[in-house]
Amino acid sequence: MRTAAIVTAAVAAAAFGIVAAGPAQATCRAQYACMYSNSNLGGHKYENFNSQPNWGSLRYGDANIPLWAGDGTYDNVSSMENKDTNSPIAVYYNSQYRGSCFTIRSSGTVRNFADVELSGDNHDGWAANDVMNSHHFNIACGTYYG
Ligand SMILES: [Ca+2]
Ligand SMILES: [Ca+2]
Repeated sequence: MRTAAIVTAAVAAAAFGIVAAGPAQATCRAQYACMYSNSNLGGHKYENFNSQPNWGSLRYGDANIPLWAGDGTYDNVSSMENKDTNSPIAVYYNSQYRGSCFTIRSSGTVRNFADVELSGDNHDGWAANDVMNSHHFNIACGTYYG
């Protein structure tokens, strides 16, 4: 459950606070979702614990660039990690968890959204690269990846 995971993450952060204060993190934190502007977990990075209904309103942690700035924009999300050990993440073509979708397995990594084929609704069969708009923990939608 996400609630239990919050407590676990908080305790872990407190216990390892000194270690976490080192150089900028290269990896995605436990129980988090991480999105990257390039394939292979490259480019700009966004890291967050919660479901997000509108990637267009989010900015990467290292740049004032949105995760979505119109379908097909180069800096939109191209790869993603799900570090939650007991929850899949559904990723949607539209904001508000709508439109064609795919699912990242718990503890799964999708290194190139260009290799992901969306299922259902308005963009069935499209590739997911640079066109996705929202994600939700604990939901499965379309084909599993990662
Ligand atoms: Ca991209
Ligand atoms: Ca879209």
